[in-house]
Amino acid sequence: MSDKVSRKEKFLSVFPELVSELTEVLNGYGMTKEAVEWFTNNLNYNTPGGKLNRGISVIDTYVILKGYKSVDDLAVEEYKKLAILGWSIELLQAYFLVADDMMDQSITRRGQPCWYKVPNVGEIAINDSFMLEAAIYILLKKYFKQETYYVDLLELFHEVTFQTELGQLLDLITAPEDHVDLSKFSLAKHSFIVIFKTAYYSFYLPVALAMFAAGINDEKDLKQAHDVLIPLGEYFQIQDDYLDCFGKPEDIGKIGTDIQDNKCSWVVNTALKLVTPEQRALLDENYGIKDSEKEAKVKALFNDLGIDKIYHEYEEKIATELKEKIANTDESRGFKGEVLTVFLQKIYKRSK
Ligand code: DMA
Ligand code: MG
Ligand code: MG
Ligand code: MG
Repeated sequence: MSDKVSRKEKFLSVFPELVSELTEVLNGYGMTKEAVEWFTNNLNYNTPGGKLNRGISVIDTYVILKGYKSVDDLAVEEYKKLAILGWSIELLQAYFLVADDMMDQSITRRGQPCWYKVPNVGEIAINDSFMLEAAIYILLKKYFKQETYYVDLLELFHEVTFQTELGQLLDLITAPEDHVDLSKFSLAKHSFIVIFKTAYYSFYLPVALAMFAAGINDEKDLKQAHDVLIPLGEYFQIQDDYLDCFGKPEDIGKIGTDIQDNKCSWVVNTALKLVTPEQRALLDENYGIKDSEKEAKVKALFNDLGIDKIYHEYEEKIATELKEKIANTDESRGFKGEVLTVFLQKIYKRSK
């Protein structure tokens, strides 16, 4: 069994305990058996099914900051607290995804029907998403109320949640399903959307949580982490956009939909900077329409424009810049550049 598999299994083994603890809260309010079962299903269906990279990286980061050799060096109670911070990010992600799939009218997520598509769920999924978010604060209160950094955790979750919602807002109003207007797109807007909808909660949040838990949380160190993790998160989403168009479905585990879905992706924005008036007309006519022949025409244009090559140049440039930034990390207060290197290594040249 690889180290990665065992780390994931160890993290997963905490989740059933959290489900019992959370459902006990409902029992305490005298909720009906049916309601308790509903909430249990909501938690189990929507929280643990993904890659769990965000949750597990809280623990990995803490291990590095504390100077431990491996996660096995953590005491049982210490591991559980870190795992709860990790699961809190996974609950935040579950909350966003349940709502996102309704807003995006998606059909499947993580190889199963989206929660709102499950028979008898429908729009109850709106309240279910709120309850996934509320679960975060029940767990934080139960396990962290005594800690000096409790308010820091609360403020961090609230701020990052709002930032993600700002990204979702801009994402939704920039790419309406029924009205294609490529003049609304730009690389600057793309950058704003992806930093807010992805980078804060996926990259900055796990590291900042581990920093508070490890007591290495000077403003200057949080800023050092932020200044690498936000561009790193942007790079991650640019990879996601690239793979949506150029990746192999067997690698990425999903069939790309960005062209047909009128997405303000890095690929189309890069193309828009290069097109001749004729090519622009082709894009205006074929982008954002649920028609695979039109999609194929757009893909052919992206190939003609050499988007693939520009992507690989971008990847080398950003990776070099990030490595330089990381090499200049000031470690005098106990923060470690290695935390950031591990994140960069996890995503550099990924194909899935
Ligand atoms: C999902 O963005 C964003 C959040 C904050 C969950 P998306 O709709 O672009 O992602 P997906 O393609 O996974 O639905
Ligand atoms: Mg979506
Ligand atoms: Mg979306
Ligand atoms: Mg995508």
